[in-house]
Amino acid sequence: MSFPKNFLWGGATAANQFEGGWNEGGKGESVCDHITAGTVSTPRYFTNVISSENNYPSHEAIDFYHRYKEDIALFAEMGFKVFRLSLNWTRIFPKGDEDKPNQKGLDFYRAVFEECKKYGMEPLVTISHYEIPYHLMKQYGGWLSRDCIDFYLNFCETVFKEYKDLVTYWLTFNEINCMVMGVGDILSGGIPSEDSPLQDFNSVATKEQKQNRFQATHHQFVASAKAVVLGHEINPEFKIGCMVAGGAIYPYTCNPEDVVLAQQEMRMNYFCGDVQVRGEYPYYTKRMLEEMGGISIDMEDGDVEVLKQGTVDFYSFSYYMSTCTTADEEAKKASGNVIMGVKNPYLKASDWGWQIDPKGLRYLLNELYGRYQIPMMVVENGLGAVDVVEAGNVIHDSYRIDYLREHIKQMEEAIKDGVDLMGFTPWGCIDLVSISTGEMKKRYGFIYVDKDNEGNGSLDRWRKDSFYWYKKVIASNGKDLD
Ligand code: BGP
Repeated sequence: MSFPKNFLWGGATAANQFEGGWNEGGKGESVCDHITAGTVSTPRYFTNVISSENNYPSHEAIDFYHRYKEDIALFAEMGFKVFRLSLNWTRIFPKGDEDKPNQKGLDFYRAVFEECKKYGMEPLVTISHYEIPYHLMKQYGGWLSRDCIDFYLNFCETVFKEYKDLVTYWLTFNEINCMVMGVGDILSGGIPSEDSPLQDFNSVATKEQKQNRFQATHHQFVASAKAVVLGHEINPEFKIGCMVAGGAIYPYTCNPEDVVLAQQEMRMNYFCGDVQVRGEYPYYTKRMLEEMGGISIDMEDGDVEVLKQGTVDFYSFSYYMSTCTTADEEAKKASGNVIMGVKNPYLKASDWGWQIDPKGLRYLLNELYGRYQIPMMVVENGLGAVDVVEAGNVIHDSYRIDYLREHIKQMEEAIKDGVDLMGFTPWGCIDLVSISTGEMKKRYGFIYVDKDNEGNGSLDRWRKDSFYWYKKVIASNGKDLD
């Protein structure tokens, strides 16, 4: 048997993309409640004023807030051992800087976790998933301000104590490296902004933007490390992980220029992990920051020690695709750009331009495990695709099954290689709002949600073919993949 006996099979979600109930139960406004819907060709916008003219997908999302019992029952039917979800910070601290939490918010998550436990499902809780209180962004400057560290820790202390007997697995920040790469300026960093489109991965940043990103990320590193220490004090059984946006990056050719460039770009995988797993900035930091135009990170006395103390128990990451890189501008143009890189002639891409590469997952798992030697978990993976509903509300999503099957096979190979892999939670186990485009049309789920891009639909849930397939995969502990 390749998958270990207690392998954590499950699925993943995030509050702002599936919870809805944005102004119910005393919840405050999150930054993402100010972000409009877009499409693959129209960017999402951040607006300071919430206007009834715009469509803000987080407001209703797929309404897990009111339907959590039905949804968790469906996850249980598939046999989930673990369910990854995130907390809406503003449900518990509506503005973010209060001393006392909002009881109704605490009650909601308690009810959700108890529902999971009823079915023997472990919650895997992302404390902050692309979500920061709007007030903290406006009043303090988001994660650019050190004040956020204390607000975050107050939030952590509250939830660690409140749920210490219900939750064992925690992730401090979702895709912490996205802050450094730019998409996080508004989403994860809450770095103040006037009304503006969300940045894309390929945009060129100014020196000031880069400076802010690294500074804000440093504050998150310190916050994460302090949270790890605090969590272990509150319950030594807690397993607290980091979460990094993963991707394999290959040289486009065997030209050593491309090879060295790819090696450097792979640091997008390592930079944050190096700090959060090893407890210190990596050896290449000084030169890397110098070459970015002379960026410097302000640290306070004690930060170095805090990072050393608060190293994580496991490493988790998302994996959707691989990309290629080349130093040759002409080759770049000729090959055509895809997300974050150059088109790989050996791979096919999804309708959203994400290159599908199951072997890249085995490659990355080996690279990461070889570097860190701590348990690994793949907490996001999947195919964003358009689904067609046929008569009787059936959805034949064989393309999604193919995608997941091939990735599971490669995880199995990695386990055979010797990687200590704890679990797998494919993304958007129930259809939800896409973070990059704000659409419903880009679906990942085993469960179809009847809602379209304009917000029309019954919100009914229907089982796709992949639902029955994944149920078999879990029941056979990864043996039956047909
Ligand atoms: C990750 C995020 C998720 C999720 C996923 C898929 O980067 O952590 O929140 O949405 O990507 O991306 P998208 O929704 O843009 O297809």
